[in-house]
Amino acid sequence: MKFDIKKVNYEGPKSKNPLAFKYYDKDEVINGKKMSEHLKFALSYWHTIDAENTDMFGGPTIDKKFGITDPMDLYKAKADFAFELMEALGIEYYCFHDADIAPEGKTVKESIDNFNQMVDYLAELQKKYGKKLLWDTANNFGDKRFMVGAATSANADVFAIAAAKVKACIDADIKLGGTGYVFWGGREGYDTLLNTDMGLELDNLGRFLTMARDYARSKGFKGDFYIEPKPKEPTKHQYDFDVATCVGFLRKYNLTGDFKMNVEANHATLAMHTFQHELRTARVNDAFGSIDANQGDLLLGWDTDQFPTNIYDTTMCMYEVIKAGGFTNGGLNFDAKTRRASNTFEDILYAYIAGMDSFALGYKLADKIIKDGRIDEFVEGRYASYRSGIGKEIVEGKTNLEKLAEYAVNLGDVKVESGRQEYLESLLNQLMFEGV
Ligand code: XUL
Ligand code: CO
Repeated sequence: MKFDIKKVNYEGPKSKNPLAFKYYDKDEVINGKKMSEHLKFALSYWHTIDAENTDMFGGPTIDKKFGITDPMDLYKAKADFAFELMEALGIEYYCFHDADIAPEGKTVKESIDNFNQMVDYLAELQKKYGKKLLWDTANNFGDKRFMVGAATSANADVFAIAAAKVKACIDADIKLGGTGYVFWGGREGYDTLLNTDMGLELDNLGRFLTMARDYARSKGFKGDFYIEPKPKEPTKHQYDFDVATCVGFLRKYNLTGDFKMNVEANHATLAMHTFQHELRTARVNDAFGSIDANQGDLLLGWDTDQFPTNIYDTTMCMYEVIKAGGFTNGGLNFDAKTRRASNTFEDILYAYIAGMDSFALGYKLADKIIKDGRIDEFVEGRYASYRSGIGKEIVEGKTNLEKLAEYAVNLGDVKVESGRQEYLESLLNQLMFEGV
């Protein structure tokens, strides 16, 4: 099916054309790389191609069925729409769940057959448009079979069905040349401990991820596996609570290295962390991988999946990405949807333009902050006492508690330097808004 979506071009910050990029010029080269390579934007299939703006209180406000009733034809048209949209927006990557790209069958086998047919169709479109798969994942949470989890279900048959779906997605990932595979917890968690064997559920999750990793590696998959932390929703407690919890889990089950983090901004805020905190925690634990780019609404406190427009957040996010050495297999997937009242196809374009421009600004501002150097220098200077004398001995493991005690009792008055938070915050503003 043809949609004839008009190309969205870069026109610069002075443009009054609402359907143009103001800050994102994909071919602009900074630090030896194009902006499109620094940012590696991806379209999320579930929100953009499937979701019809429903919420807990109401049905669709937009129709994405294009008047087609045959299920396979519908999903082919959806795929055509996805690739035309990526082309119009200049987005190179996409991400999907198995259930996003193909109609559900009556049996597990029928669903996987439909899925495989659509994977072949996506392979054709990837070739035609020159697009790539960032990651895929199994929807092991929507169907009623998964009502108490998948890998952490109390029912072993459900564990097996979840495994079959993950296997099909890994096969598809390899076929489509994807560079990542995501495990978002879905319903891997609990609503009450009264009915839950937490120890067994966590061990089973460890077993499940190990089997998936071993299978994918045996088939030659070279990409990264990602855990996508989220503290709650749909369950009251998700096992993949936040990055720190996931890192501990990966260490316990010997999965570090193969598994990294897919950090989602709104999941960070649900965990009462900042987006930057989650990215920093991933980075300092060598687990930075990919990003689900969106933002929440702190007054609502649930997973609103809004397109990201907060420039402080995109800036500090890109600061962490640059410090982590940039994306390798990962990228910026817009796990975001238009608001319920933004109910036209044009709104989808505005939403992506808003998100992509916000990250282009974020990259440029983060690059400026790093090149200016004053913030990094301040932090370095703050820890100078660890680079000589007793501090150096602590860092190099050349002292012990007794020696430190001896040293401490002979100290006079100790002056701790100011943390200069307000100075740094105003410096950040100056760097961000200089020239206004
Ligand atoms: C749910 C969520 C998922 C994952 C993929 O909150 O973020 O869409 O990104 O399963
Ligand atoms: Co997500």
